[in-house]
Amino acid sequence: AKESPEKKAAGIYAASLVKSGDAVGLGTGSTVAYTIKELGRRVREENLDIVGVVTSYQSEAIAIEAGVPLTSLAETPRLTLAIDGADQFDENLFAIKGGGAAHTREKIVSMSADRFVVVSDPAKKAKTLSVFVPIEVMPFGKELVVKSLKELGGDPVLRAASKKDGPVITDNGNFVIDCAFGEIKNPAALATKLSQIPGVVEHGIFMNVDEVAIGNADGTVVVIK
Ligand code: DER
Repeated sequence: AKESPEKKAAGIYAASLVKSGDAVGLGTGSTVAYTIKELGRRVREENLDIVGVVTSYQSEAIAIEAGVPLTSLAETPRLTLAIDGADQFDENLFAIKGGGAAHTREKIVSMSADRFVVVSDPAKKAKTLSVFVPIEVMPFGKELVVKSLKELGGDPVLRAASKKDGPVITDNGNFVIDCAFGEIKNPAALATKLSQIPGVVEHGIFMNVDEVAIGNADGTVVVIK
């Protein structure tokens, strides 16, 4: 993928928040990939003494390549901080995630951390959340979930794979339904409704973000808390 100065600035800034002794949640996507690679550099060049918990096969491969020591939630259930990207965030730091279909493990890891830092760029900042909400769904429940989402006023679309015939299958063996709701004025209320639908494994509305680091093209970073 081509370099993004905005994503690089945010990603490298977030890596600077990490100190020896930390257990770090490592998110998924192109922005946090910069963080993982920078952490690998700090491990090699600064003897940074950390362990990471990954949120996907993708972040696992990037972390192994970068040389970031890995652990599991079974061994390290409490994390110092989790760092991850987002598809969009609003002025209350509510975020929509799941563009990479990894949001279930991302939410588990971010909720296991004392601090959750999102790394992002200006294009994802919105006054009101409005992008589609990715929802991980048990295949067995797909029809009921689609029906329920329509009753909530959503426009559910089963996420098709691009290099595989048929639907995307997540790292957990499930489907992803992307559901647009237009402007989401009350993300918390929608999150509750989505969580109550049988067959929904996890939705992409995150209400636990502690701070967002927004990278700019000139390399500067703005932090919103
Ligand atoms: O899937 C996710 O939630 C990712 O964090 C994604 O939304 C952000 O990916 P990006 O950093 O490649 O934009």
